[in-house]
Order: sequence, then structure tokens, then C-alpha cells
Amino acid sequence: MFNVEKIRKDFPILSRKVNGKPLVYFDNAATSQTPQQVIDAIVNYYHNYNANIHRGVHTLSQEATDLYEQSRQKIQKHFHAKFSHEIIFTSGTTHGINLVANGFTSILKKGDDIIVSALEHHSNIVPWQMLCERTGANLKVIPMNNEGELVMSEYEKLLSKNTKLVFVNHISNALGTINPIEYIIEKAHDIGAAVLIDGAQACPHIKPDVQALDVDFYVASAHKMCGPTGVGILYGKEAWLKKLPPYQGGGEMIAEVTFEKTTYADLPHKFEAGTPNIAGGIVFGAAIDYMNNIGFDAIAKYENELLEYATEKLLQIDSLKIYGTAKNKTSVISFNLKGIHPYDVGSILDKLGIAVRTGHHCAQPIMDYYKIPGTIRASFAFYNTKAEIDALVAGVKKAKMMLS
Ligand code: 7TS
Repeated sequence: MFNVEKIRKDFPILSRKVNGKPLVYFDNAATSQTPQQVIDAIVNYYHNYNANIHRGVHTLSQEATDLYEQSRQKIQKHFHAKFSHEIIFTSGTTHGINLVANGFTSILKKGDDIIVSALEHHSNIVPWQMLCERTGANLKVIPMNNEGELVMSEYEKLLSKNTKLVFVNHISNALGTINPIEYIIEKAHDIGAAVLIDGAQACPHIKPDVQALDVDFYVASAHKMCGPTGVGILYGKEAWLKKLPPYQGGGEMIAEVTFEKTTYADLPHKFEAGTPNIAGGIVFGAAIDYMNNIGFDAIAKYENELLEYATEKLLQIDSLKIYGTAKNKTSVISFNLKGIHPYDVGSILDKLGIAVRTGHHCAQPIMDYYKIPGTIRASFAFYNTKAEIDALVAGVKKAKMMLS
């Protein structure tokens, strides 16, 4: 039995009021909330271990270094990477994608193709467009259908001997679609192209196994999985990480520096220039422990119940349309009320203490596909309840009455 009431006690913020009403937090796809166990880990670091890492002879620095590297190993185990040096700490998903896109500058040639999907967040579009500008490569797009699924037959047509890289998200942030990444990776590998998977939205719901997926790069952000902001990871296969040049230059990423020539440090340090987010890296491990203690199977099962319940209740509202009805989707519902701007609904919900995101969700091509300015997005986490969904449904009905 999934004890949501017990879990909710771990999250201090869930007992606060917003605009005089109990907070109903349905903006989990933007960022997740933080349990006390993770907050305690942050405090513990600053109370007891704060020091710079990988450089001090003194005890504090060595202890902080050990904690940071232990967290890397924990993350390696969670993602089932072969080596801990295949886990690069980043500031988040966006940083990881930019690091890889920058690295491909010296690999791509004019006329090469790289493939994105129609379902991407801007952070998995823009860095690649910039890469195309630098190299003369072409950006091709896997189209979507009305349900918000990628059209695999069209994907296969895009693949050719010119294809060098494919990058898609594991789960769409705007619609919740779970993409068939196993198939996408297999087909890309058949023609010798590499694959990057943007796991920002998947990691709060699914435990990815990068070796079973045989994926070349996988990126994620801690703040979407109960961890702090400003830290994330890039997983890369060792061979790829050795091949890519460093992204930023600075301290810690070097073996030797002279004014004539600098040699670079081994993995993972080659990609970790400067003082990193040390507390964040350590606490990311604590967040992963927290989620694993609850269990990803239990989380997925419970969130799926929430999704089914909310979908059924919302669809009972006249003139409400859900965007993204893929067979395989996670606990995100994007919707609109006919003739009403999503922002207006979001503002009324906020007055009722209900946090949703409105707008294009940094996925403007999806909104263009549906010819809408944006949607209202309710995204559920394992600490949400059916009673909160009832509050959302009542709030949407109220907004509809006030705005029609
Ligand atoms: N990729 C996907 C699929 C995302 O959903 C996001 C953030 C990012 C990349 C960027 O992650 P960051 O941690 O580097 O910022 N998505 C959202 C969202 O849906 N609402 O706010 C942020």
C-alpha cells in the first residue's frame, strides 16, 4: 500500500498556504519539491564539510572530496553506468546538452544530418541549431501525430548514411508522452549514428539503465527528482567522452599547463572545469537515495493512478480538451478550455492555491503543431493526492464559470 500521507510529511512546503489556501503543487515537471531528508543533507554539508574539493591536503577538503566522489558512484549505480568516470557533473540538463553539442563541432562536417524530434524542450533544440550554424550540418525533425506521439515510420525515412547524431527526450515535458527510445536508439545504431537522450522528465518517474539502453549520452537534472537546482549529470559512454574535446577550460580540468601547451585531465575531470556545485553534487546522491527508498515501481504505479483519475475527472468538464493522449504517457496533463486563454485559468487557479504552469512550456513547436498559444499543464508527483486533483477540477470549473 502506497502511504502518500506519510510521504507528504517529508515535504515541509506541502503544508504551507498560498493565497490563504492549502498549496496544491502541480508544477512538478518544472521542478519537484524537496523532502526534509534532502534539506538535511544540504545543512549537514554546510555544517560539517564545506571545503573546496580535489585540491586540499587538509581534512575538510578530503572529506568533501570523498562525499562528492561517493555521490558520483551512487549516481553511476542508479543509472547503471559501467564506470563512475562516465558520470559528469553538470549544472543540469541544459548544460549537459550544450556540452555534447559543443563537442560535436569538430566531428560534424557540412552536409551531415542530425535528427531531433518534434516533441523537444527548447534546450534540446537550440544548442543543436547553433551546432548546425557552426558546422553546416542539417537539422532534421521526426514529426509527431495528433496524439502527441512520434511517427516512427517517418523517423526511419530520415535515417541515412549522412546521419551522425539523434537526440530526443525520453519523456515530453509538455505532453507527457513516453517516447520509444529503445527503438530510436537501435535504429540509429544500425546506421552508425550516436544517440543523446534528454532524461529531464523521465528521471523523476523511471530508473533508466544506460547500459541496457546502449545509449551514447543521457542527461538529467537533480531538481526534477527531489534534489537541488543547479546540478545534474551527463552520462556518456567512455569512448565518446574520450573523443569529445573539453567544453570549458579552467582549473581542475587540466593535467599540466604551460604557456606553450596544456594537457587535459582524465575523465571525468576533463569536463568539470572550475569549482563545481559541491553541495549540489553530494545532495543529488541523497535525493536519489530518497527516491529509491520509496521505489520507482511504486512511484510509477501510484502516479499512473493519479493520471487516470485526473484524466477522467477533467474530461467530464465540457469544452475541456486534453493535448497529448499517447498510449504510453506519464503523469502530465496539458489542457485548454475552449475560447479561454490558458494564462487566465492559471491565474485563477493560483488564487485558489493551485500551482500549474501555463504557456508553451519551452516547447513552442508542439504548440505550433496544435495551433494554440499554449496550454495549462498539471504535472503530478508521487506526493500528490486524489483530493488535490478534486481541488484542481473544482478550480477549473470555477475558472470556466468566471471566464466564459
Ligand atoms: N529537457 C526537458 C525535457 C525539460 O523538461 C527541461 C526543463 C529541460 C530539458 C531543461 O532542464 P534544466 O534543468 O536544464 O532547466 N523543463 C521545464 C518545464 O517543463 N517547465 O520548466 C522547466
